[in-house]
Amino acid sequence: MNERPTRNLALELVRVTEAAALAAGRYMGRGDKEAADRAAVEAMRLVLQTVNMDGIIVIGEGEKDQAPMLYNGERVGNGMPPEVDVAVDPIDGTRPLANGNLNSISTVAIAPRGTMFNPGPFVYMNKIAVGPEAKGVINIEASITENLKAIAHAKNKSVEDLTCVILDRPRHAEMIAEMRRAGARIRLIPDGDVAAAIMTAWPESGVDVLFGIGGTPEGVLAACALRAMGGEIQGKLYARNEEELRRGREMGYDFEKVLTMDDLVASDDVFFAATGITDGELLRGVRYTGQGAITESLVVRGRTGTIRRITAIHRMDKLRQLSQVRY
Ligand code: VTB
Repeated sequence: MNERPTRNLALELVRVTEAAALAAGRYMGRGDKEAADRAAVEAMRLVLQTVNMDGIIVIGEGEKDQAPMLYNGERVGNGMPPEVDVAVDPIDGTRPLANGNLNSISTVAIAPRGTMFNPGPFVYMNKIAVGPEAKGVINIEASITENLKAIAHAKNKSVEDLTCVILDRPRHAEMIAEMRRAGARIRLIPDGDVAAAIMTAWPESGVDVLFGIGGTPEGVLAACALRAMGGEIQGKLYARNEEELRRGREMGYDFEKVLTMDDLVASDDVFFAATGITDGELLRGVRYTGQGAITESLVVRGRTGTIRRITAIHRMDKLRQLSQVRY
């Protein structure tokens, strides 16, 4: 089918993550998570209004802290078509940003209305994510060892050659022990499993698979990125206690169900953008130059699969005159 070229909304979305990163980057190492988050959210919201879309936030700041902005259900964009679901994480890695550590990014994704998984109040999800070469061979219901063997086979490697990424949390002790028994290499990360999931689809990253329990909203964002990049993620909601399990059942959530790529984001027509806030393996963080700042971003469009890396040089003197965003 030959279509006329259509618009790439991700090229508009990157301005949103750049603005959030420029605002949040000022808070690196300053020990104030809340102030950093507020700055990122405000900047993101202002620029989101300019994007040509009729958006509803499905993954927002909402549930955890009852945020006044970018809450679940909020309408964003300028109201023009297309009608889309929107997922935002103004800062993935607020803690590393506040502590002056690596790998905090700003991200946003959109997909056609009704295609994104709505996690409701259920904040944790067990995940397995891989890049394009291992798409179709993973199974979250199989053991870690079985998954590692399947991924190694698909990538024409041995299990010893594989690098797994997992959040450094006590809840993962058993999973980490199994990875060690299987002989795989392990990268323990303090935070930031959206960037880690994307790294599985990034050839130079040296990361083969992400395992473990992380945020559900982060899982949906990672699904958008991986869908666009040709990788795969599977998830299963994770209840922290009986009470959460009971509440979930009442609300119609199934904690046994495997959430496939199609459950998490049911369309290839997805757009994803991310900008580095602090330095990371995927993206460099914001560098302030005196006159302005330099950002590095990733822009992905699912329909075509094009992945762009965009370096932008921002002129603060001009932006401050033109924009309400407090850079
Ligand atoms: C992850 C990580 C986030 O939350 O999803 C994690 O990507 C999971 O929750 O950066 P816990 O920190 O409670 O383990 C973050 O660390 C922060 O939202």
